[in-house]
Amino acid sequence: MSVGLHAVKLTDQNLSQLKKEIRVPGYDRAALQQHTVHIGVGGFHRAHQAVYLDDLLGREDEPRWGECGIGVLPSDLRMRDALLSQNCLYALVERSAETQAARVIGSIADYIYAPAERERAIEKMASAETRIVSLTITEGGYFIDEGTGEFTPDFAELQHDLAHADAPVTSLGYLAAALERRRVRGLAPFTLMSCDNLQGNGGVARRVLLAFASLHNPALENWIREHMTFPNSMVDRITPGTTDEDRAFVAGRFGIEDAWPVMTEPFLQWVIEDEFCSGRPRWEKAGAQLVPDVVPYELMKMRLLNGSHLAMAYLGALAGYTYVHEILEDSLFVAFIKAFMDEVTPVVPKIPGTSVVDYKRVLVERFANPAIRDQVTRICSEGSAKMPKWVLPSIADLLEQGCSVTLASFVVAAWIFYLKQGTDEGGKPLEILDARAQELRAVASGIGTDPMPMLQNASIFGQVLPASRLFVDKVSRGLEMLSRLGVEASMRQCLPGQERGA
Ligand code: CS2
Repeated sequence: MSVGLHAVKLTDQNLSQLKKEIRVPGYDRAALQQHTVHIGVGGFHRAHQAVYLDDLLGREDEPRWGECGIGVLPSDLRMRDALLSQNCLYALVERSAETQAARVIGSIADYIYAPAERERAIEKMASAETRIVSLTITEGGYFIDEGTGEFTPDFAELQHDLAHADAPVTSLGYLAAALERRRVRGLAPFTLMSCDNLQGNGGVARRVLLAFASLHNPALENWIREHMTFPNSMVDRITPGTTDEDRAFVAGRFGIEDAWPVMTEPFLQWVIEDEFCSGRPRWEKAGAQLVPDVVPYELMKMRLLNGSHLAMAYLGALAGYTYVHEILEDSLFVAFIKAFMDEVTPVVPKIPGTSVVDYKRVLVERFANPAIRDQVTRICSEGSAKMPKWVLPSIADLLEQGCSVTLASFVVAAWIFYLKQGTDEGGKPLEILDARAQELRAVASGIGTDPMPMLQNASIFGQVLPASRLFVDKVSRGLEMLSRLGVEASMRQCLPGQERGA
């Protein structure tokens, strides 16, 4: 793209050369204290938590609370290279149909790629400067069984970390090594704040860290139990993966040469439980909500937003759609998504001061945002981890209350059908990204209309749902319709008022 030729490489020194319309850090980055260490710096973290901090740092009366990123996975090497080549600055582009605004975020002061600098990573978290360690390590980073919610220490990486406490490879191993040093040195612990999309993320982080520590060193386990806090939080901002097209856009439109910019929507929300044992930034000044109980917010978000994403993703992929906003241009899908949200609403908690009707309306608008170009493959990815978090619990609760589960069960059928088919309705191969893809596709390929071989996978479906005759019948009927009628006609059959013989 020729316009990009004049783009300015993003560095501290070059900030003054950027176009005036681009907001840049107005604070002294050299004075930042790295009080937060964040494990798992990806697009989402850089569109969310790091932005709240950047907003706060922009206020003159705030202390200099900055952060250091840490990557523990081999795939994080790319992030290190990108960030360190540009003083950890990056461009954030907020996109909607009406506006495209770029700003430069400066709250990340440093980045450590742990596999190459293990000792430095552990010492960073063990240092007195670190007050909070936050996480976006995805569900896989917690080593929990999706069906039972229990910690599963038998993974080879965890066994490695138990045997080599000072040369860990997992986030849990790094956390335990750093906390043990703090304990021995007589330092206070840090707060561990999970920002992953897991229900009760703080509680999950606490459970797995305690379980891991108990295998490691009971004295550490007791110390953690007594002194550490694990706030729950609800995080929300739709952040697609960055593409080469996006890099070219940032260079062409904004004149910024950025190895890894972040493209996101204007909306953002963060609800946090105020449980911090070693202090925290005053995020509320940047718009975060600090509340005593996050659970209702989490349930509302996961069941409506993330659940709807799954409701549209597998059907949308089968129908041949590439981007989420394209799905939202299809009125049948819009009707389906709205009906899905209405179906799960009985198991969405009521939050004083929040209208669920407005929340659902805004969600449809957010999904329809044509500028963010959110990828259907991104939403479809890791279904085996997402389904048990965002759709199956709604079905279980709806069944318990004697409510309809027609659409949600059909979504499960669509996921199985997607795994079975491996191609869209036009015959184009689907890119199925799931840590368990091979195993699940092998099971799905043998499925006709009886879903039991799939549903009896307790690590995904647990015990309750496969025992529900109603649920199993609905999934079976969904599979039968999808293979006989195709996506569109099956969706029509599921819409309220259309159901026959179910
Ligand atoms: C998405 C989420 O991964 C997914 O399937 O539903 O990443 C979603 O975009 C975020 O949770 C929005 O906050």
